[in-house]
Amino acid sequence: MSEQDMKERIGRVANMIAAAKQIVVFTGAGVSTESGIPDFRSPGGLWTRFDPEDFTIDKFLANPETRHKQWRFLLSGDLIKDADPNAAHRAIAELEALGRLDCIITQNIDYLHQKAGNNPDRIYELHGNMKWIRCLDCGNRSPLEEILRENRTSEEMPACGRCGGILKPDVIFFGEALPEKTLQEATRRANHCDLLIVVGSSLVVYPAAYMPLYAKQSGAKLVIVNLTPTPSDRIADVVIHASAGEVMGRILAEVKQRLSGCV
Ligand code: CNA
Repeated sequence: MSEQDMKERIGRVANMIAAAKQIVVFTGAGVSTESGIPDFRSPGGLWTRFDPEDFTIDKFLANPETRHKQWRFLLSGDLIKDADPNAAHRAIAELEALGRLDCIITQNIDYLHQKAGNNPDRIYELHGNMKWIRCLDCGNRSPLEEILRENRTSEEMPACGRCGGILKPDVIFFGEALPEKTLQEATRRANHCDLLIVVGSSLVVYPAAYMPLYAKQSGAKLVIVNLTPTPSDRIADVVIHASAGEVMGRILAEVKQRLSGCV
């Protein structure tokens, strides 16, 4: 995309944000790669190193070896390292501070929107987050930090301190249902917004990827900011294939100009 083309598209998105009443931002792993957390599907992403089959709930439950592999991966820190929000998270947080955001619907489990300053009550985490660990036997929930502090090297598999049961991160594995209330509320908001902005998602994981479709079907405008093409590009009003940090930062700067009456 030429710089002129990019500038024109960013200007159109800024106009849409300035005019919209209910804005939903929908994010995926691509919003966090600039914070150093790998996504699934990019070159060098997690699927180049791990077998997606190992992230199914059935395999996790059935196979202690898979559980061990998963815990080794979790404890090695790729998804839980102490990452900081990047320019894209910060721009989205500023949109809320400017009163321009209804909510964030995210597939991410990394807690970076909360860290960037967005109101946790306005963040719908469709796939849970990595802050909590749940015992599948007695239901006890404990913070991941506690599990990490207590003992673990990446060679050990933690067990529930209360009953010795199987511990699982409170995130949604493939084959698991999404948290019902969160999904319901996210769906309602996607259906009622007048602008939905996708930032950093391949839009191939369902039911999450229905959110932009619901918005579009209900008459909202749809913007997609993603490095690579997605299956929903053809129905979007504006598509920008570039880095989320740069694009969201530039969009925010233009929105501020419009809101202050300078443009
Ligand atoms: P995905 O399928 O890996 O797609 C990520 C998309 O982001 C790709 O299309 C990339 O081209 C794009 N992308 C990568 N870097 C950037 C960037 N800097 N700027 C703009 N676009 C970029 O991930 P999705 O979120 O679409 O798929 C859903 C999965 C990924 C969910 O189940 C998540 O839980 C899971 N996941 C989350 C994290 C996290 O929480 N940070 C990390 C890895 C995977």
